[in-house]
Amino acid sequence: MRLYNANFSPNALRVRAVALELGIDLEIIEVDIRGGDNRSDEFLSMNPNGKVPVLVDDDFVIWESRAINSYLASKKPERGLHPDDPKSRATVDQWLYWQAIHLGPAMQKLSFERFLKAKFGMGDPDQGVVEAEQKNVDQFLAVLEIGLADKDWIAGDLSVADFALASTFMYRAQSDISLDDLPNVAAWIERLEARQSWKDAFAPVRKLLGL
Ligand SMILES: N[C@@H](CCC(=O)N[C@@H](CS)C(=O)NCC(=O)O)C(=O)O
Repeated sequence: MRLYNANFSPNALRVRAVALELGIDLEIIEVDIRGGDNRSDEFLSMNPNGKVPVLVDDDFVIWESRAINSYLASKKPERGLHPDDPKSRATVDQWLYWQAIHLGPAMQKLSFERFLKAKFGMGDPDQGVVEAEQKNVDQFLAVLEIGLADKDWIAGDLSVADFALASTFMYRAQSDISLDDLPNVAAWIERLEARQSWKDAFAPVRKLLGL
């Protein structure tokens, strides 16, 4: 299987991490987003959105990182990362959708303003956006803190939801997002980041960030 990837992307990070967790080998193809590789006819024929990640499995092409991860998880159902039991699966999906629609975009906007904008030479942070998104992030992280009470993993057992949520935190240090008042979130992310799959998936990000 081939993964069209960008190392700065939280959406690609969660796919690399799940593949590594499952022991699925991916051929990684780095897409130069700033250079416009994602706008080539060849790339747009795979994903008309012009976005990474994209997974190609023989003649099957799939985009949207959470859908890719559910597909990967279905290759190894015995690992239970996207469980078959209806209630467990609904709980995993609940957090996947919540991450995609609520937490993820707020964290991404804050990271963009506070960190990525300067890194890519795109100007100063917009303080109005920073203030609004910090408010959203605080509200969403309070929900995650409650969700993780007395649990090692967000849906009980380790699942694709943990990887989806965790990738949202990839620039937290650079974006000044503190977990000091969120002990459940802090312990959970530490647990996830201690996994070998995560460390290996994150290695190219560390290089990118000069860590
Ligand atoms: N909802 C998509 C988001 C994909 C996405 O936004 N990818 C970004 C990188 S993080 C991208 O490829 N951006 C290039 C562009 O929009 O030109 C997913 O989860 O896969």
